[in-house]
Amino acid sequence: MHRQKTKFSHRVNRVATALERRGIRATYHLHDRMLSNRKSRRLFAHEQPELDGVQQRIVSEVEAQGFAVLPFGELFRDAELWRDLEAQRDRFVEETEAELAAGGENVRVRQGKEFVIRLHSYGVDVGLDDPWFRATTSRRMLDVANAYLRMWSKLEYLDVWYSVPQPASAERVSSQRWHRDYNDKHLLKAFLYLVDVDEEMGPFQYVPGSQPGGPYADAWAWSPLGENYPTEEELEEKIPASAVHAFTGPKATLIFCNTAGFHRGGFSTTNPRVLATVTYSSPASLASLTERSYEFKGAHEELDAPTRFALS
Ligand SMILES: O=C(O)CCC(=O)C(=O)O
Repeated sequence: MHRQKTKFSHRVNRVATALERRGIRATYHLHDRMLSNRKSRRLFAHEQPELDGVQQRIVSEVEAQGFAVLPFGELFRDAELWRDLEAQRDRFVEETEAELAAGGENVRVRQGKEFVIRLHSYGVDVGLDDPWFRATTSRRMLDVANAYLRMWSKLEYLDVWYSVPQPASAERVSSQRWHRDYNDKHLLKAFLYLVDVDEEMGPFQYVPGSQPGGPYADAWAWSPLGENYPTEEELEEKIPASAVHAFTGPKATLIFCNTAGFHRGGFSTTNPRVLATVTYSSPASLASLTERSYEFKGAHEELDAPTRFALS
């Protein structure tokens, strides 16, 4: 009897989960085609940003190959901002290493991804005193995101990560494995290296052309709640190793990437990799698949319209 009941409740749970997943997919498509993204596209079409040459190049490279890479100083001619970012990095690294030396109980990590220690994680208040928030909400970056996505985007997530070195014999887990991000297909992430990153430090890796619209888009194609983690062997069978791009580079390397394409990284076996990251997505993502990681604690009414939109 008990066994039957258990079987029955398992089946109910399975059906409920399947229905819930179907509802989430339907909500995403509805928001993408009809509701929030449509409005966002209209807002963008009404007030298109004027991009300079550097911004235009980023947008056209991400469109063509799924990524663009450049020194931070090419996009931001602002030495003070870079100094503030380095000071933020130094404080974070010092606090993290002190915590780790004390046993590591109080570091901010997410379950299943304990190798990434986060400055913020979720549910934090951030303001313009945070230099990475300042950079990511500036029109230098936001206009790139909006022009690539061809709509007013949402700034969904930002953080600074400290990737803890792993034994070389460890298995790759979570985002160390090839995957497409679940967040959205209208997606632009940026990664800013805050230390030099070589081959052993878990550089970000990407399959150019695997972004929606690219030549590898159909390999485990992106779909809301889709199959986005093939095994490493399966992926390597379909996509030759020579097609993979590994982003080694000095500190201040800035990578823009549509991570609805295949990517992985953070498997350092030597020194900690420290980077800042941000995610811009479409409103449909926040309506169905994701949640914003932070709350803007400043005055919304003092922001211009696209920035207010991105933060709310
Ligand atoms: O840490 C990395 O290089 C990969 C990050 C990643 O997979 C992601 O942000 O989706």
